[in-house]
Amino acid sequence: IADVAIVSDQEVENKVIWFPRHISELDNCTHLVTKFEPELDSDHPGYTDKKYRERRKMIADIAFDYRHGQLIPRVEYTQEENDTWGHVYKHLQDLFPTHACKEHIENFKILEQDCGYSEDKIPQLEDVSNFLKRRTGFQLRPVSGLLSARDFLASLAYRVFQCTQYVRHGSKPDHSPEPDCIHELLGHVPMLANPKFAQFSQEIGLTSLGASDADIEKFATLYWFTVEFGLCKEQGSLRAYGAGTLSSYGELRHALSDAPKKYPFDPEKTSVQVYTDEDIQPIYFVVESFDDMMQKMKRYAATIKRQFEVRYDPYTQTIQELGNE
Ligand code: HBI
Ligand code: FE
Repeated sequence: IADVAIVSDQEVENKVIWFPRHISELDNCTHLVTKFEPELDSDHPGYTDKKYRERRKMIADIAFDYRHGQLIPRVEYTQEENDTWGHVYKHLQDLFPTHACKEHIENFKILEQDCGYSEDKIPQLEDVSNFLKRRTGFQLRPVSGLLSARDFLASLAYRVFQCTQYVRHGSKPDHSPEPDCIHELLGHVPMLANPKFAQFSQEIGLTSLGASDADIEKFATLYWFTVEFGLCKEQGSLRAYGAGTLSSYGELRHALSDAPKKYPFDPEKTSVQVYTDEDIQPIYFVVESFDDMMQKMKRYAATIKRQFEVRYDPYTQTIQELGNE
């Protein structure tokens, strides 16, 4: 009670919220949200599995020690971890031709040809990061778990994708309440290899820089219903482009079935839609195309008040702030 500070509305209004100005400052964007950690969440399938929790700790330390510019240390995955990966990989592969969007299918093929993707073993983040750098300039950096939305979105502004390196618990291969490397590698990476999608991801990141907490929540919700669980139209029928959907064979079938509700993507409405991160989604939003999604997002972003504009300079990997006239 002793340390309560009284802050006037005016001060709140003018508060400048810190954000990274150079890609190396992403070393400071590491605030974790602990809600799904196996140590703390009694519903986590690894909660009572001591060996699993130790493994998670070991892999988490790689992320804690990581600094911008370093190589991502390789993890020697166990047979059990590779089996979990292989199980999900095989099931998803049966569904991709009829359920995934064409951009995902196309890049998945390239990942198999050029980046060592196969059902036998989990690819290494360093190799995948190098692959992405060549395709779209995106790169991976290891993260130990769920990050704050602000930090996660800020990294996208630099075309950096914060990527988990551990594997979900083997007892529940189809569903993981938290991100794991199966979700990142099978869901996100093929989409980040697409130039339009990469640009869309960076745009959300750029608009999030220095935004108010309330606006961050809206951007996080938009991210959720597009990058994580978005559906798109392809010649009149629905396909999945969201990574949450594309990395879970249960959810992928559910998403394109008649069971969930589907609404047209409309940032004004989508940004305030309540969602669940514990279970399969009851609601999805559908975009006409990536161009359409981008246009709507830009129009929406222009309505969000901020005291300044930002521009990314890819030569210096810095964000420049431009005053608002
Ligand atoms: N952190 N590691 C990680 N991976 C995500 O996909 C992720 C995150 N933090 C927040 C988040 N996603 C989304 O819920 C949005 O809030 C950005
Ligand atoms: Fe994700």
